[in-house]
Amino acid sequence: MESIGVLMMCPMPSYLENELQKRFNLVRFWNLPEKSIFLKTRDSIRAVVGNASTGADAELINDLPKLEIISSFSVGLDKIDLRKCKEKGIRVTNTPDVLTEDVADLAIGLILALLRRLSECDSYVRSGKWKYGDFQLTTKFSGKSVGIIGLGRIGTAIAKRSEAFSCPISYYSRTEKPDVGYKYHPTVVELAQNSDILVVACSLTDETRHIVNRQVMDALGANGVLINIGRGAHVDEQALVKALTEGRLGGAALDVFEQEPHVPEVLFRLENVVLLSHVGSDTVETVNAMADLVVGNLEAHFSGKSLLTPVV
Ligand code: 8YV
Repeated sequence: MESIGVLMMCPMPSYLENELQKRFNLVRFWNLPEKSIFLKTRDSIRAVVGNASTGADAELINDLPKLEIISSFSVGLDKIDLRKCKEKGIRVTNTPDVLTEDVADLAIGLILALLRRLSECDSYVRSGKWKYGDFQLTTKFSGKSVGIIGLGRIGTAIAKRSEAFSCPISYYSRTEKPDVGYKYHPTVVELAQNSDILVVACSLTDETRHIVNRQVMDALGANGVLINIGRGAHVDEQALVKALTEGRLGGAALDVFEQEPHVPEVLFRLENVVLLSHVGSDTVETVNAMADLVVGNLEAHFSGKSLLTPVV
């Protein structure tokens, strides 16, 4: 398979890069000095490896006449033009399941960090302030109502974890799920009205862009908090900044942002937010399992076997 050109779109963990390098003719897109060089290599490219930040848009797909497969180092596929792939018969794979636990764990971590003010308390101890008085009181998590937008693999894993904290759980999804013991709300506003903690766990599509808008934030209210481990574009970020600064929303813990890696600076000055750098699945164990899936899908495709995790 050494002669098969695989275009890697941006830097990714070295384990993945090395495993691809061992098997294929790896072309690093971000290292190509200019478009003319890219155009010279394009006839050799039969596969693209993208991730949650850099995928494959229609222009790139059209630029690669020999493209057969896009193997994404992510479960989310919002950066890939799936319609174009279907149209051109290009296969697409992602990395589901292996990252579910880590992302769900992080959602719980974000809830605890926000409500129990973990980072601030840590800074309080490090700065030596404890000697002069106790840290402020915080907010209890156990027993709070948790509303989940999107009850797929990750949403369900968050629900299971929240059950262990004795939280009543409800959810919104396009349709009610049969055989699920959680309360269904047919609109996100209704879900927010009935939740102390609203968690975004759906995939990003045209339908779910800005699914958390001003109306939803107002329904969640000054005592409610928003947790986002989905995509930045699920939340109207400008409306979020306004709701937080005007005290209409109780707080937010965010792993994702609309213009990553740019985060609205006004958020840096707020105490009722927790900000992470899109690290939902970033553990050594999970990143390696995701990488193995990316490579496994490419190997399966180029040896004529069934794809491990096909999407298109
Ligand atoms: C990853 C993600 O961190 O899988 C996704 O869709 O957003 C994250 O789990 C990301 O893929 C790494 O690029």
